[in-house]
Amino acid sequence: MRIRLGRWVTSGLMIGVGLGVGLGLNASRAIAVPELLSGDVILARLRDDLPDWRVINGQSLACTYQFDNFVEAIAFVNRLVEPAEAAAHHPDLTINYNRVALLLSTHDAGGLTELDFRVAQAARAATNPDGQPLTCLSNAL
Ligand code: H2B
Repeated sequence: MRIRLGRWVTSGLMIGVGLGVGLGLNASRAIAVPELLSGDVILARLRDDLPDWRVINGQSLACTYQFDNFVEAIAFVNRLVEPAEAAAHHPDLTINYNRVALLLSTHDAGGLTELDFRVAQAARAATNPDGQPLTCLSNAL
């Protein structure tokens, strides 16, 4: 459909997009923010699925994995790309030579949600896709 507004000729789609932007609606806002998990659920999920991960300030999941060398650490980081993108949820990463520290929180919700556990579990699996997953270092953040 074409609409004539004075000198401007435009389409219904463009008006819709224009209105959406004007109202502050955009693609990122349209994605539903997952619910915050309760403390009890967080503890149960840690116990059952991620016993070596830590909760920081009740708001983030944290784990540091150590690999044999820098190349292995970077290969792990690269294996995180696909699951993080698929979940549209991304860990904060700190790389120190052969160690990779991960921190996960749902910023939009202000704490921990199912998404953090989903990506943390994917990260755990990605530490060793061919065998037993690694365990987080106990003496590192
Ligand atoms: N990653 C993490 N860890 N937390 C978020 O709240 C978050 C994210 N938000 N990745 C995502 C991107 C959001 O901004 C987009 C729109 O999905």
